[in-house]
Amino acid sequence: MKIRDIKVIVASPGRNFVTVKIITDEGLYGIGDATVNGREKAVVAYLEEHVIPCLIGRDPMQIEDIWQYLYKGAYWRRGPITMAAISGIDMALWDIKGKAANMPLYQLLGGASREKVLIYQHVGGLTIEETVEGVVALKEAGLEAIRAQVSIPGLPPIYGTGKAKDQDSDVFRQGLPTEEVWATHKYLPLVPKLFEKLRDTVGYDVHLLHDVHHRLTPIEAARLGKDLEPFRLFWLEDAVPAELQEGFRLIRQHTTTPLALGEIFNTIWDCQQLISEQLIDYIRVTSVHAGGVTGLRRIFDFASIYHVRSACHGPMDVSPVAMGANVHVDRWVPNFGIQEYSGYTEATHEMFPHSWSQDKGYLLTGEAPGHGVDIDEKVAAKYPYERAYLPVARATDGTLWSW
Ligand code: CS2
Ligand code: MG
Repeated sequence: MKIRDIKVIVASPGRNFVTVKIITDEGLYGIGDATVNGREKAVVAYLEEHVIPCLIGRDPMQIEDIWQYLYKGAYWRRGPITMAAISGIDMALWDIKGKAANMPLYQLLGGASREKVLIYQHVGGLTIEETVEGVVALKEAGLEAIRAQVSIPGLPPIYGTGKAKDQDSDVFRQGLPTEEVWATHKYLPLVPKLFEKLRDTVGYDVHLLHDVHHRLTPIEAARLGKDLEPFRLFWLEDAVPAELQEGFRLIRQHTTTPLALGEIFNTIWDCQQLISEQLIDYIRVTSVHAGGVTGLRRIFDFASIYHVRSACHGPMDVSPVAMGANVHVDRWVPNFGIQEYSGYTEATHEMFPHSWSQDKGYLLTGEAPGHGVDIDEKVAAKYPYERAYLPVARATDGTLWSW
């Protein structure tokens, strides 16, 4: 079998998605996600100019060799654009292999370790009361794990709060990044109050999670983790930007609140120290950003030695294709933790017919060969690319902030 053609399809059925379609000379094809939210066209150029010409005529069964060729062979290793391009190609190749073998991807990986994949979904409120209401509603809908966020009183709503902004695509379609306001000293005492109220209301049966979006320093994160201990969070996510991996030692020394990290990581080298020193509990790498199925498998196997569990990033901007790849990896991976699932617009579901499905607080892989996700190119053509950015955060004095 040989790779005959590779197409890159860009469409925006709610969010911009970059989808790779690898077509073989035997008519089999595979699909991969290569989306980098807010920087989509950079991956398109990388693929079209520098990757695709090198792959035409190659054997699509040689997944590992193609992965190494694109990683080592480029000389310029790692980075979000390179790794998203590799991820898209890798996912599509695993899809082809699954179709050729007539097996779902989780079978190719070694078979199922579980029947269904635990997910968490998001609630964001302008006030503590609003967030509590949202959590109660999701719990009643059958969710077993819920992420809770709240706006800071007196400041405009921040990302992930208000009307669940990270699920409201209008915010991301304003042409240029919107600017949000941040105040750590107001946030730090607020979050424990939210979780106190949540535990009083929903008890301890449901898992509760919180995402800090990299906004704190290690000692502030240590304080927050300590204050949240009575409320037994499933995890505290992205407490601090993790370029300085050893910075997490400080947080770890002070709190038993479990820590999750890694949605922006691209390779094992971004988390090698975090994992081997057991500084985190959950590694959030996802198929589209960390080297596809091949990359995830390598990182999760390494993490398993150190009691670190998988927790693939799964917001709306990780396409249903990458979600398919994630769910198959989740079904297999022995050290599975949880899968994030933010849901998609109707148009996104229509554009990507998929065999995975949601059953209350779980995702099911389905039994279609490969990762079981396709792309309807006619639907894609109805939703052209629109430039869109994530917001930017500034402190109240104007200082640019991490988020
Ligand atoms: C978030 C994401 O899902 C999460 O945990 O951190 O909403 C993230 O901000 C976006 O995926 C960025 O593209
Ligand atoms: Mg996050």
